Amino acid sequence: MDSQKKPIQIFKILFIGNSPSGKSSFIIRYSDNEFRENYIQTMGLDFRLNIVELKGKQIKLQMWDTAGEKRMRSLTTTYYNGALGVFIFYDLTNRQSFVDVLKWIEEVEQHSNKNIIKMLVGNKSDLINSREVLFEEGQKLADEKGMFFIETSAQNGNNVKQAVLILSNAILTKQEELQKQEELQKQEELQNQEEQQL
Ligand SMILES: Nc1nc2c(ncn2[C@@H]2O[C@H](COP(=O)(O)OP(=O)(O)O)[C@@H](O)[C@H]2O)c(=O)[nH]1
Ligand SMILES: [Mg+2]
Repeated sequence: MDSQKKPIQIFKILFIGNSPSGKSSFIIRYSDNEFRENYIQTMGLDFRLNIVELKGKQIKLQMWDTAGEKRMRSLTTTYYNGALGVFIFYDLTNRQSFVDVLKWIEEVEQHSNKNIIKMLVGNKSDLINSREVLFEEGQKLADEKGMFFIETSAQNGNNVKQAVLILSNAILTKQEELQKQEELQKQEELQNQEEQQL
C-alpha cells in the first residue's frame, strides 16, 4: 500500500434541464473530448467518473446524467441525495428551455441540501445564428437566483472544462467552510464541557 497516496474526495454533480439541451453531449465532451451529432438517449440514471486535482487534492467528480422530463418521480430522492453541485441546462436556441429553468430550480430547492452549488448553463453557443436567449438574460436570472452562469458548446468544447472547474472549485470551498464550522463547533462544545467540570 502506498501510504503517500492522497485521500480521494467524491463530489456528486447533477445534470438537469430540458431535453435536448445537450446534457449528455456535455458530459461526453468533458469525459472523452468527443461530440456526436445524433441524439443520445439517456436510459434511467447513470453517471460518469472524472478525476480532477484541485488545490493539490484529488477529487472524483461523479457526473449524474438524466433523461430530462422522462425521469421517474420515485427516483428523484435518490438522484438528489448527497449531491453537492448541480448544472441546470437550457438550450440557448430554444426559449422554452430557458423559461423552464424556473421549474428546474424549484425542483432543486425542494429536493436538495441548501448548501448545493448551482450553475446555470446556456448550451449550444456555437449556433450563433439561431440564438433565442441573450447572454444578459442568462446572467440576470443566475444573479437573481444565486447561481453561477456560463455559456458553453458541447459541439466545439467552448467553456466546457471551464464550467466544471468553476463548479468544482466552488464545491471544494464550500466543503472546506462547512468543515471549519464543524471543527469550531466541536471545540466550543469541548470548552463548555471543561468549564462545567471546573
Ligand atoms: N450545435 C450543437 N448541438 C448540440 C450541442 N450539444 C448538444 N447538441 C445536440 O443536441 C442534441 C441533444 O443533445 P443531448 O446531449 O442528447 O441532450 P440532452 O437530452 O440534454 O442530454 C443532439 O443532437 C446533440 O448532438 C451543442 O453545444 N451545439
Ligand atoms: Mg441526455
